[in-house]
Amino acid sequence: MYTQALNTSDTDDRNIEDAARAGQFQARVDADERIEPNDWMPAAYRKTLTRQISQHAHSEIVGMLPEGNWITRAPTLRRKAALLAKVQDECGHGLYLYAAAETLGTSREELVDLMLAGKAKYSSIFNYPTLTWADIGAIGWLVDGAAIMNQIPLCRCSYGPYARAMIRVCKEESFHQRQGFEIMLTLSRGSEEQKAMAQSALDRWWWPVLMMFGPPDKASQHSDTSTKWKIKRFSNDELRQKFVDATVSQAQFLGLTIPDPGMKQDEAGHWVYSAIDWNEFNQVLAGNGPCNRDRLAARRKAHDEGAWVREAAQTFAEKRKQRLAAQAA
Ligand code: BYC
Repeated sequence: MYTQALNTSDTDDRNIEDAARAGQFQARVDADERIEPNDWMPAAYRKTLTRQISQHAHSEIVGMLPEGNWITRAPTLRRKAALLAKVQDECGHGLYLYAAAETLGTSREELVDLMLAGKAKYSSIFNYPTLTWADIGAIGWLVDGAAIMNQIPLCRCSYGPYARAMIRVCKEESFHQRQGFEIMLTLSRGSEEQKAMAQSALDRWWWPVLMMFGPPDKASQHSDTSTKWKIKRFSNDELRQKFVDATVSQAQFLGLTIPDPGMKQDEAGHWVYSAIDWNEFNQVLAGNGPCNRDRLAARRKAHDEGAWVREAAQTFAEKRKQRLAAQAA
């Protein structure tokens, strides 16, 4: 035993040590313990969380664009104030999420640069245009509704900083969903023209919203490991089904028709929907959606125009540090 230990190389020792730590790590995850930034974690766990949390952050920031487009055109002061607050909330979510991602060791600057270079993804849904005021209602009702369905389980994600950030995010998303539903309710109880506008928004957003949950389970490359690590608690298809089941009765209440005439309930009460056009999803992910180029151009412009703010904040922080150090000396 002793001779065997002496005969192993440094690499073998590290592998044995890593295997032991990986076992302890998985046991902690299995016991529903939270993993914190300074805890040991497998490199692949760190990588997949950095990927998912940063993509989530990018989605919040890019997600400000389609709605921000309507702040100046909101129909009343009350609607304008609510929309302004919602868009500011999305910005806040992006900032908590970048902070959570940074605890894994990659700086916010590096993460943002990857998005601006088109190398990191953000949610497919934000590559669709907001053509009328009803689209703001549809985004709140459906996009935030889908986001909540996906994010409530993330409050129990194994990684502490991500799980904690999600609690506040979900509370705010819940308000966003209600403001969107209320816009849809007002329009669907309004004139024929307003009702038609609400229906058109539902027609255009329904299928892209179903794609938000990600590829079907059989094509989801990260699901197995993310489920084992309790980053994911439900599969893409399970969450998509939960969302459809919750949304059908809301559409019925609004008097609107989901653009899927073949939809019916199975014996267990689940709504069975038609096939999703995954070719469209893949095209959007490849950068060929209706607004991909506009969204990236808008983010790059905002980033360039904001450089002076980042420089000023950095200089101020350095001067403050020097002043505090001088006072302490
Ligand atoms: N869009 O193996 P899979 C919001 C990618 S913002 C683009 O199933 P995973 C809001 C996926 O990244 C809400 N890409 O992946 C903001 C992977 O590619 P990579 C945003 C997608 O990670 C403003 C590949 O496809 N929510 O609510 O196991 C206003 C294979 O997928 C999409 C989040 O980010 C997509 N829809 O599962 C209003 C939630 N779907 O990375 C509202 C956090 C998949 O290998 N994220 N891909 O290049 C997640 O829960 C998971 O990452 C997903 C995908 C369920 C999205």
